[in-house]
Amino acid sequence: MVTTAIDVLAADPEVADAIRNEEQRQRFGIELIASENFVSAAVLRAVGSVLTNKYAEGYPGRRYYGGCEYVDVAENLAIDRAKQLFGAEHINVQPHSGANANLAAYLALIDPGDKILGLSLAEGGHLTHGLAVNFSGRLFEAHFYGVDQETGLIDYDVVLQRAKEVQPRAIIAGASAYSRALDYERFREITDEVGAYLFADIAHPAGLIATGLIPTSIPYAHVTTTTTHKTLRGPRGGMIMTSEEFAKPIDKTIFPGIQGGPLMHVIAGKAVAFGEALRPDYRAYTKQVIENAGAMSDTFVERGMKVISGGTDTHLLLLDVDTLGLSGKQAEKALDKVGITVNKNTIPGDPRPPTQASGIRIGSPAVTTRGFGVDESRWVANLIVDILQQPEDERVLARAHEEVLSVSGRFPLPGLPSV
Ligand code: DSN
Repeated sequence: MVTTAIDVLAADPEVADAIRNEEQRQRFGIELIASENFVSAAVLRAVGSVLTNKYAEGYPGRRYYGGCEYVDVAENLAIDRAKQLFGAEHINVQPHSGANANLAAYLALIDPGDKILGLSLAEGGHLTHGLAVNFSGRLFEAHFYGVDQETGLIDYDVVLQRAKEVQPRAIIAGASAYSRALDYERFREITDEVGAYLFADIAHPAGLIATGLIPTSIPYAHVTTTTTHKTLRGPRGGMIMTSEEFAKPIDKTIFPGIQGGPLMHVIAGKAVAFGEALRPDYRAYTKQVIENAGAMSDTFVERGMKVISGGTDTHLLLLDVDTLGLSGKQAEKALDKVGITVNKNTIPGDPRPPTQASGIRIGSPAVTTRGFGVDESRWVANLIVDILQQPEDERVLARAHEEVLSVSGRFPLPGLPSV
């Protein structure tokens, strides 16, 4: 049985308090951060297990420490299950994070100083796709493509044009705030045309790709990286998938290249989550994730709001709040007051800096795990519009908070005993 913070940490009331308060925040709020999810009791148990005590530098059967026979079992299970999910020839489950997975992918296939071409952070990309202050922008000469300012969509002809201008060594196909499925086949045609590697970062939609609901990168990308904790609903961590051709350089770059001892408790949690994702109920879950994001998007459009690109194919949407005279920061704060958690996000051509932004990013993975369907998704989207139309009206906020408490009470958090 999974115990609560209070049971486990009676000896450390300060840390127990922090955990208990976060537990309450999760229980009684509506979590709409697109990159978050709620793991099962089994994943929580694996991550909180004695496997955290074990050093296991190396790979299964080839470790630098004794006593690795049981952690080898856990790592092999994670690898085998991930292969079943994604159909990749070679998988490394050791990256501590998505950022580490991306660092290893770059260092394994290209050299410092090489040019990379990724989606700009301001238009939906990620820190590790070339941001100047990130390792990716410091180690490599970073160039960017954007989205069409009118449609909010990636224009693949423009990506090709940018690739021809820049002549990058690698193109990154991936995003953290783009609501549409990516065309990896087209990306591969572009990389082939300019002689570049294709790196796919599927951290956000990995779960939807695993169940075949949106197209996969695996046959097209030279390397695919992901996190394991977003739509995939596992513990926080990263993973790299590639063909046999790049297996050795990838493995050597993770260890000993950029990491030492793998987090075996997290790898066990990955194995458990991948086992869950192979079950039919997980496919039903991912289908519902997409339906719920679509229902929220439709509701916003019906209420006269602007959804970037007009909708979503995935688990997230980007909502323009400038149309209500608000910054993303103000919108995030107003929603926070009633227990609805989102993050401010820049929108294409955003005149505001990222610290203010003109949009909010909204995702359905976490609420869908709690059991939300289309009705609840429409309810929360309507509530968001009500709040953002009158963010200073204390009566509106008080009523909204009551509704949030009542609905969150009906949808218990998985992984925890009920209160
Ligand atoms: N920070 C994550 C997100 O929220 O999308 C990506 O790593």
